[in-house]
Amino acid sequence: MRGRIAIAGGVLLLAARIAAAAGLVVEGAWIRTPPPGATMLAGYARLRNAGAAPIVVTGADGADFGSVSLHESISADGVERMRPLTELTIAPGATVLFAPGGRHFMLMRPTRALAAGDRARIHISTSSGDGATADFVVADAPP
Ligand SMILES: [Cu+2]
Repeated sequence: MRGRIAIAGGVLLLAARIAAAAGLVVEGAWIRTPPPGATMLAGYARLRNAGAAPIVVTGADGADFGSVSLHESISADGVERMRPLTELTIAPGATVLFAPGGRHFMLMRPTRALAAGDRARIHISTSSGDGATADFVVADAPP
């Protein structure tokens, strides 16, 4: 009997390790409510590495947009600029924040009108090929 319990415990532990191997967890995903006719939207989220190995985010895409890219806003000499984030590495256990004024998902050419309360599904790609998919809710402020 004792042996059987030990085996069951081992299987549970293995299952937990497999779940953690998926790694990338997307939390609090939202898109700022755009003005009517906007062709450029911004999305935000927290990207958490729940796995044991570093995660390299390589890009993103979604059917609701002509293109999705990762950007970073920088302020230089009082001028706001943004530049592409080509590769983003998230250490095990770390969370990377995408928030107004900093990193953001640049959502170009929406294929449908998006209003407050709508959701847009975005897939985030990683070098391991697993990636993560999240529904970004359209809102005036973070959820
Ligand atoms: Cu941008």
